[in-house]
Amino acid sequence: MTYAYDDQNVFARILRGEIPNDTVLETGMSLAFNDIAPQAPVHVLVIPKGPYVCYDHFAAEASDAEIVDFTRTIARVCEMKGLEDGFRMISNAGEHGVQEVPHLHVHILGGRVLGRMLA
Ligand code: DGP
Repeated sequence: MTYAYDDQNVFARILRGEIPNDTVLETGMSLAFNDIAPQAPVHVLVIPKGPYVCYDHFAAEASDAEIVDFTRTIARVCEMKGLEDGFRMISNAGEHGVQEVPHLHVHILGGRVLGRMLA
């Protein structure tokens, strides 16, 4: 599978500093920031800084260091936000996943009991 990364997507522009964001946590390889339209009391997006379209692209082509940094950044955000009672992680991919922004992102949702949601 080949992946065409659009460097004009909104998260690429956030990473370049062209659009402001409400940063929660930044590491050398990842950025976590509040979603512009939160769907729960905590709604944070975590993205890798590298140009990856979606999860399968990242899993196939990212370095081990990027993957470790990304997964640990997600866990650190959950800890920082006090989500010890639980949370939900979602990563939409592609047309059927209804992915709006074509740069890999994980939504972290929490802060209340969430609705059942499988599809
Ligand atoms: P998805 O459907 O998974 O691709 O969700 C994209 C999310 O990105 C959606 O919850 C809204 C959020 N979003 C879109 N544009 C911006 C932006 O400019 N800033 C921030 N913080 N979030 C954005």
